[in-house]
Amino acid sequence: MKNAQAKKFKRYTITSALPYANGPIHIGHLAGVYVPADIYARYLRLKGEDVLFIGGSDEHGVPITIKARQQGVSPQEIVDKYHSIIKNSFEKFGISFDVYSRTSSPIHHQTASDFFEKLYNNKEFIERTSEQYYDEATQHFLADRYITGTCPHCGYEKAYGDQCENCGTSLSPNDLIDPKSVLSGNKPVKKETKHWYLPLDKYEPWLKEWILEGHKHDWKTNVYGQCKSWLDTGLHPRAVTRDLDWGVKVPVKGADGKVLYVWFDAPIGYISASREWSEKTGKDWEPYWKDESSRLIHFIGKDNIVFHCIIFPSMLKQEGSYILPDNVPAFEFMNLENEKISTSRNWAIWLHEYLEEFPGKEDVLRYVLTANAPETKDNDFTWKDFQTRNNSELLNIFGNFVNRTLILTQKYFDGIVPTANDFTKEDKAAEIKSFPGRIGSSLDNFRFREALTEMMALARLGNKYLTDAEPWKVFKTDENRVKTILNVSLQICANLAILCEPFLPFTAKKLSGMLNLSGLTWKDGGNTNLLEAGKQLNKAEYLFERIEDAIIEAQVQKLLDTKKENAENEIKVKPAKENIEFEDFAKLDIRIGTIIEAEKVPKTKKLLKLKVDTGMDQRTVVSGIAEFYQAEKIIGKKVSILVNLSPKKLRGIDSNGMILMAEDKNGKLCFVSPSEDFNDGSEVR
Ligand code: B3M
Ligand code: ZN
Repeated sequence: MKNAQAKKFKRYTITSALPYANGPIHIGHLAGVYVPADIYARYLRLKGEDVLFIGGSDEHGVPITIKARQQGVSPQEIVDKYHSIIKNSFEKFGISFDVYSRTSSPIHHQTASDFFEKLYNNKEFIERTSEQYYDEATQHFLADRYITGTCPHCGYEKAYGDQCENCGTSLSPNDLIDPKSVLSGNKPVKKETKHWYLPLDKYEPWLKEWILEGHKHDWKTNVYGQCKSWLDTGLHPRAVTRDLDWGVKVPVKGADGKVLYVWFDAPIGYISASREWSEKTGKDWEPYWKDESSRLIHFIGKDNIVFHCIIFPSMLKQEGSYILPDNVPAFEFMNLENEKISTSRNWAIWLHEYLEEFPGKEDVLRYVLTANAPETKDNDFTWKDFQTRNNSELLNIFGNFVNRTLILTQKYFDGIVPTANDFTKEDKAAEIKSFPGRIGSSLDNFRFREALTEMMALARLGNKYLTDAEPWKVFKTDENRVKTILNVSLQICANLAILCEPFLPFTAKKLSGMLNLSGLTWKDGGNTNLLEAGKQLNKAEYLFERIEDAIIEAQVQKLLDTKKENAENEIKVKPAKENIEFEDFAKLDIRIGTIIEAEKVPKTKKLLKLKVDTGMDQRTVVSGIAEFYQAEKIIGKKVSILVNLSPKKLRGIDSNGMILMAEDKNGKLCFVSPSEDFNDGSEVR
């Protein structure tokens, strides 16, 4: 990538993908989007740049309505719940959004609706009637995730109508082999419906020029590569409306029961959020979106590349009054203990849980996620690595250096910054000066891991300097030399307080407090006289704590429990047997009956001998239910009984018929009883 600082921008508009409000935030989201976006925003603010950092919840789309259906509540209840969990946990974690909005807000509905209307009035859309999958039982068109089937590319059986989560290919419902409705499980039929399409094919020449020529050298290779492959394959018109009732209503005549496709409205959410920010602060939002001297950057995960690099820019371009993204630093995925993070399988570390279980350790997670950021390839989070990075890096290097410096200053000089005397070549001034430039240049080019390594190199340098200089030995013979050593060490601490802020904001604040410093900016970085001699420092506190094995073992155990639970849940429900004719079924004579006597069959584990009143007679039935029911507790119980099964001798007892039982996947049995008190002898058909 060429150096991004070649062009000077007046302000920065930084967006981070809007998380679906159908679940909480996990470490995958953090590592791939929010932590890097926050580091970048904090860095620019420290440099004194004008920054608008935007976040918000994506509250439309099928993921939300499906979740609501599963839980038997309204979509609004779902998004209210998760929006507040997400917003809260971001705040506690120090993600420094200037605004965190939501797409169910009136201002967003207005903004998205106006946007669509403008393109509609400009005759930008193609109107097209086509046959789409429809679930006759529930009377729903089956868009996106309402339909599943086999992926034509990799054969995965649970691919969605919009994407195969196994191979990542983006799909349309017609691509699926053997499609099924998520709503009823039925095979869908085709039905005609009208929709509006964005003619992406028409924009292809422009997109090719803008991306393939314009951004060949500054976009990350993974991003550029995905765009190139889309463009090389050829683009097609893409529907931007859906037959759903949850979302932004399509604002044109003849569009009843239709809403904007979630991927049409969600990125407009960045603009709506900016307008909300503007209303709250009284500042003008428009320059951030319309002035060519503003730099628009989208932080996203790799599965969102096509939407942010091809579709949304096409929408912005056609609308006409907006700037385009200058860069889209998409990250790859973070795995957890060598497995793909999965919300549905609860294979994740949830941010709100981490914050409760590790209070005061926000920066540790920020550090580990940055050190292992999936910048150019998928990466792995392990609890062991989390512990090692905390204990051997943050604590042993950064924390240890700062703590020793402050404690020694307290001990020898009552916590007052000593005067530096004659510097020697060991005293590092020149080296310290180079850090802000190096860290900054990595950040300017979205190389967050490298930037963090550089920042830690300064802590390492300080730690080694102090260890080598051995002020605790020198003090007896040369107090003046110790003054210089501690002065230099303190200046390094002050530099760390500035330079670690984008990565470790809580630590930076604590450290600045201890050093009695405030208001420093990135420009002060590299200065070796940030703390003047004679300045009184505050009390030293620990910046980091050792994380013991027991803590890590408990977390690993939690994951093992999840694994066990998943394995149990994954035992499949048996598939249906072959079809039969009604005549076959009609041969069964099933009645409602009442158990009037029950006793254990001696010397057996499973058998009960029952007397059942069938309305026609009272008969003996031997039933294998003793593991689940105690004889005395089932007297009086209404059951279903197959009365025309040929009699059979069991353990010497004549059994006349069979009690019907339901059996779950673990082999547990329960009676199939009428849902209300019903006469014995009633037929079950
Ligand atoms: N909610 C998808 C996702 O979370 C989507 C991002 C929207 S960004 C405008 O992956
Ligand atoms: Zn696939």
